[in-house]
Amino acid sequence: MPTTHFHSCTLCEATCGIAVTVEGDRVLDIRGDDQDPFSRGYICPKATALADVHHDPDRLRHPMVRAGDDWFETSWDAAFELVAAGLKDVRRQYGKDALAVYIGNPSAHNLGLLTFGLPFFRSLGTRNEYSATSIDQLPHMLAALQVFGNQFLMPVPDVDRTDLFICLGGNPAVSNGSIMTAPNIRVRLKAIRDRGGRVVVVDPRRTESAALASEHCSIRPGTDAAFLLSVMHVLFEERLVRLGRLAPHVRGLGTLRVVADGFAPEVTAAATGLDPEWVRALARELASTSRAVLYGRVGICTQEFGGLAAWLVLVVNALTGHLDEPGGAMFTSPAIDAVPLAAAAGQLGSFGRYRSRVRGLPEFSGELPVSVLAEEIDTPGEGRIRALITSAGNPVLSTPNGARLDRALAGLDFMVSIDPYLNETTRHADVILPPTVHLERSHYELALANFSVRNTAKYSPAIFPRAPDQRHDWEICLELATRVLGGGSAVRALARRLGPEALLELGLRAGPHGLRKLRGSLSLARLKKQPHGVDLGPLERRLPGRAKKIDLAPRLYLDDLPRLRARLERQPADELLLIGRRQLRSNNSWMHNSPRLVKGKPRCTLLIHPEDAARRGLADGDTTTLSSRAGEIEVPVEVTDSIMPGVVSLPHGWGHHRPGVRLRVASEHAGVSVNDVTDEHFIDELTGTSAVSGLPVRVGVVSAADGSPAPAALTSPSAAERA
Ligand SMILES: Nc1nc2c(c(=O)[nH]1)N[C@H]1C(S)=C(S)[C@@H](COP(=O)(O)OP(=O)(O)OC[C@H]3O[C@@H](n4cnc5c(=O)[nH]c(N)nc54)[C@H](O)[C@@H]3O)O[C@H]1N2
Ligand SMILES: Nc1nc2c(c(=O)[nH]1)N[C@H]1C(S)=C(S)[C@@H](COP(=O)(O)OP(=O)(O)OC[C@H]3O[C@@H](n4cnc5c(=O)[nH]c(N)nc54)[C@H](O)[C@@H]3O)O[C@H]1N2
Ligand code: SF4
Ligand SMILES: [Mo]
Repeated sequence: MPTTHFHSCTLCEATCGIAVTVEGDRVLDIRGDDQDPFSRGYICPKATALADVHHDPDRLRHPMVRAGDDWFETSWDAAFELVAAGLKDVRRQYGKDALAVYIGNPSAHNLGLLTFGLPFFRSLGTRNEYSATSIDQLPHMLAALQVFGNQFLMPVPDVDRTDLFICLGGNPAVSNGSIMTAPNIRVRLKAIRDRGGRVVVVDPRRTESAALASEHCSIRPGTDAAFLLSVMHVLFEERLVRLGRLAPHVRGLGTLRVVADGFAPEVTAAATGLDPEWVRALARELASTSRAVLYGRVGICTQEFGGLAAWLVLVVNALTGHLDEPGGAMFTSPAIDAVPLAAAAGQLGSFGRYRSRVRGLPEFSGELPVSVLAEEIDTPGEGRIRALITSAGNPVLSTPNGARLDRALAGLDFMVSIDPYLNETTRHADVILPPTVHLERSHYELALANFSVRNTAKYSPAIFPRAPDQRHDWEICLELATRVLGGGSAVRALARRLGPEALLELGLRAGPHGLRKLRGSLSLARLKKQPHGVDLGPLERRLPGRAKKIDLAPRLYLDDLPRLRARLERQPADELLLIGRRQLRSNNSWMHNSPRLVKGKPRCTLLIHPEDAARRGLADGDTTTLSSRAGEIEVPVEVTDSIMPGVVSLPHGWGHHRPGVRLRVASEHAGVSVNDVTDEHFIDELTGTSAVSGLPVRVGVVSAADGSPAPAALTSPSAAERA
């Protein structure tokens, strides 16, 4: 008899409710859960692919041990023994820092990894901790730390109540929103326009979000900080600054006035490519619209001035009175609240406490920028990384100069991957420990509820029981902790019995909707009775109470301004700048083994403007080379005026052709990895964040679509491009 179970899709940040119909061990159907109060039946095509992951014949179901190029299944006990021996050996011989950890994106969506994985990795005590943070939201977290004193105090656009939504470096129509958990964001954006408001997209590409917007404006990659300084300039010059209710609590206004002085829109126009009059009008509109918000996302983080840009987004919202106001940039009141928990656990955040060994890039909250991972492995000397744990990550495809990392991984003394797939990264492991996947485990949105446009809470039990010979991520991490770190066996035995649910219960009871509430307080038992989730209401004003301070002008950012000024003085060269793009049926690097997601036309194409294509003799469908200091790949081009002149775009997460990868479907739709061209030395020098956006690249013809050889003059880049 088929039965239907309610759960959440954990692939992206939108957290859509799903209704999963199963019979025996088969998934028959996955639909949107109409009764989920937050997502109301919405899902995107990726949710149904959870069934493909579940039934994927390539998914690993037993621990795997590598001998040369061959892989063998082994028992959990034997695998744990091997891993413990490998890791302990390296720590004993070379010290704690010789063992590195890389933590990937799915960790943020995984209750077990959040509750048991992260504490285990931290307790290894290595300086060589890495994660996807430094190629993603690090600038936002640093801005939260610098301005408010807590790395988790990242405001969320109150999209359901705003009348002006300015989107900078995000494409929510495809990504489904980020640091803005908002299922069915397309409808929420459309609603802004339906109630007479405006959506403005500022992006080098006329994106899918731009198609939904009232207006799109192209900006030159990497220049958002300059643009935002110009907005600030107009606010001061035209006396539009209104701090509102927060005025008595805000520091740094006088400094900002001085800073803004040199950045009139006319001064930054040559760099940004934005019409100064348009910038002035937008600043006025933002200041005069009572419910308005400026939202910046990954496109403003992973670029040369990501630190400045993320800070300036906060500043501009504050100066226009939109910080912590309905319709503006607000903070959540989640059932399990990361903000006080971080304070209690001494995890408010840190920056620059130490630096990386080879290049001296700064630590952020106990991790180093992933741009240095390869060099920390392949550069000889004291303190070199000898062993690596990867958990839920695929850095060979996801981090800049992945090809170098690919080579470096092959030279490690020992590597273990906690991952359900044998992919581009895990193929280098000595042992792979495959965890259960989504439908086999319970779920609560521990991390993303902190960044949601409404306060909600939902607990879902596992749909399929885990088989006796399977292990959850949290069980794997707990076992590794026991075997590698030893000690505390009574505590660990208790933790093993109770699992993540016990921590959930504690968190719920201690949270703002827990025991402090006289009526209707939340507990795990109550959540279990409401399988579609509980709506806890709209965002509320949380400042000044929630922040330790509101310092709009931290020294760190002021000191980075000369670097930006120098960039403005640089004449825009005749160069092409590379940006990325996300695609609705991709999920970073790891869902291309789902047949239903990869069907159709190849999607790993280089977008190029008709003028740039013509100058290089390129036609739609031709194959060309894309190269940088770091490397060169061959890509099919797609000629389109949706991309601004001087900019090209290639999605990330492709390149599944590497030998030894066990992803049959993905390998047939391999594509190429843009991160074989992105450069680990092209970073935001302030924060160490990888700048995968705005990288100068060369594009030259290799062969035409009809197979005819390309004219010789066009096969090599022009002198101007090479310079
Ligand atoms: N379908 C799908 N959804 C996803 C993911 C996925 O892989 N596929 N990944 C998830 C993850 S891990 C994340 S972090 C989120 C990210 O969510 P978003 O931030 O919405 O991600 P992107 O779609 O990459 O949007 C970035 C935008 O920035 C633009 N851009 C690039 N450079 C610049 C610049 O210098 N300035 C400005 N102003 N814009 C620039 C790009 O053209 C692009 O439109 O998406 C999540 N959702
Ligand atoms: N050029 C370029 N590069 C980028 C980006 C870009 O926009 N442009 N975006 C960056 C961003 S925002 C991000 S977040 C990173 C992502 O970078 P990563 O996190 O390194 O890569 P993913 O592709 O998310 O790989 C996820 C891995 O986790 C495994 N996995 C999936 N579910 C689970 C699970 O439940 N448990 C465990 N243990 N493993 C699991 C998958 O098999 C896969 O190996 O990529 C970054 N790289
Ligand atoms: S938008 Fe798609 S991938 Fe994201 S949670 Fe919803 S169904 Fe899953
Ligand atoms: Mo991300």
